[in-house]
Amino acid sequence: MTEYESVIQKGPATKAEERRERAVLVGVERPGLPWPLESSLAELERLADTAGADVVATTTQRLDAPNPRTFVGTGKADEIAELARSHEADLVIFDDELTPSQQANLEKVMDKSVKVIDRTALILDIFALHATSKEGRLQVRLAQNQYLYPRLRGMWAHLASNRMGGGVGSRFGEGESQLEVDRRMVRKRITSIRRELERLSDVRSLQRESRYGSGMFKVALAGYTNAGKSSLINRLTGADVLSYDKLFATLDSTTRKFELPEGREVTVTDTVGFIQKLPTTLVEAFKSTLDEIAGADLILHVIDASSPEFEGQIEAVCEVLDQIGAQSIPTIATFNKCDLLDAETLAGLKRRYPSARFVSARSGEGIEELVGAIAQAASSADAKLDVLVPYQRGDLVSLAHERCHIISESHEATGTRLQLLAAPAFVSAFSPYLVSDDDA
Ligand SMILES: Nc1nc2c(ncn2[C@@H]2O[C@H](COP(=O)(O)OP(=O)(O)OP(=O)(O)O)[C@@H](O)[C@H]2O)c(=O)[nH]1
Ligand SMILES: [Mg+2]
Repeated sequence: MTEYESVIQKGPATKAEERRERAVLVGVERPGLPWPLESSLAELERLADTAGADVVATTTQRLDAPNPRTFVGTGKADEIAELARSHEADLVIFDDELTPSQQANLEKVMDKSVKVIDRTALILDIFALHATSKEGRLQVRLAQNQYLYPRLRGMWAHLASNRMGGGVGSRFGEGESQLEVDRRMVRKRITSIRRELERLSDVRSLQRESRYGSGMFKVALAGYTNAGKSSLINRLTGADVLSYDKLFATLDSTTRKFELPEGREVTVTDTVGFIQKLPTTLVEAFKSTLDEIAGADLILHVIDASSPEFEGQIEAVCEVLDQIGAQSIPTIATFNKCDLLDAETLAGLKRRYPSARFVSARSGEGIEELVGAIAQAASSADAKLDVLVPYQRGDLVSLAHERCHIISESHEATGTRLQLLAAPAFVSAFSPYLVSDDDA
């Protein structure tokens, strides 16, 4: 195993068991940021905590544009190094994505024992800690390797300088070819993980076909991390998805059947949460998981009504929904945790978002109305069909009886004439037998 491999493989998975690391957070205030710096840093602190690090100091800088070499100004970089030293920090975490060279340059400024990472690396770390399924783990490894690839030089120089006592000149020579070897290895690994994921994704879409081939209406829960998606699927379907007060508790999707009051069954899927500045590598790597959302008939966009940042969170979620091509899927804005709001705040929200639903997964308040809205959406997607099914296709007549709503039925010379309401998934099964207006 090369040292990079041990960095990847050892890194996050064991961190929680080790002594908690000490972290310095760095935030940069820039013009036109959609999110107040303070709350972005508060979120970064929660991310650090989830990953197993305690924040020992936080520092910020106001900048018009990031410095291409060190992201913050040169003087600020020295100040951060000093801050890390005086707090005996192991880790400096930037709230923004650093380029590989910024990261490498910053590491040079810090003491050798201090790692410099960014929000993306931190999120990848948490994903690695929380991934449990084979697919989830592979998706995380893919994202990690994609993140690592352009940074190999920086990491190698860092490791080499530790090993060889550092200094300019000691970092090249023999090692350069080692770097090439490592690059090739990471590239090969990326290819093989991709291939494996494609295979798993084929299996998954087959499963989905058979699950959804039954024509069930698909509801997906999407939303900011910690909004209460898992609590909501548990409340709706009696599932027992792990839910706790940490960011990214859920990585693997869970699908459950759920029977609407009228008797019709739908599926509900809980999946990974979103966050502002969600790394694009993760969106790409989690494509097949996110396809569960992109392939849904209805999205419940779960919003934490008690968060002071809920508006920014809504925006961040809509951005990711756009990215995965889910922007045109019918969506119900579902404000959760309403038990935490006072009556006045709740009334204000209801006025502002008249078409949203307001629930509490904890107390059950508003759930009945939400179910009603799901039922309405499910039936509004139905198509009205007029078909003449030949007698040898008795299976289709049974399907109509079991899964569709029949408006009228009569027996004609060549087959059964049915007028029915069918879910979109069934339309293609009946389409060869549609009666056109001319035939009627
Ligand atoms: N007060 C209150 N707390 C809630 C409610 N719903 C969820 N929570 C809490 O919010 C936290 C996050 O809930 P989860 O269901 O894990 O949230 P999630 O959206 O699945 O989060 P991730 O999987 O981490 O993205 C947990 O501590 C829940 O107990 C609610 O209606 N009211
Ligand atoms: Mg969850």
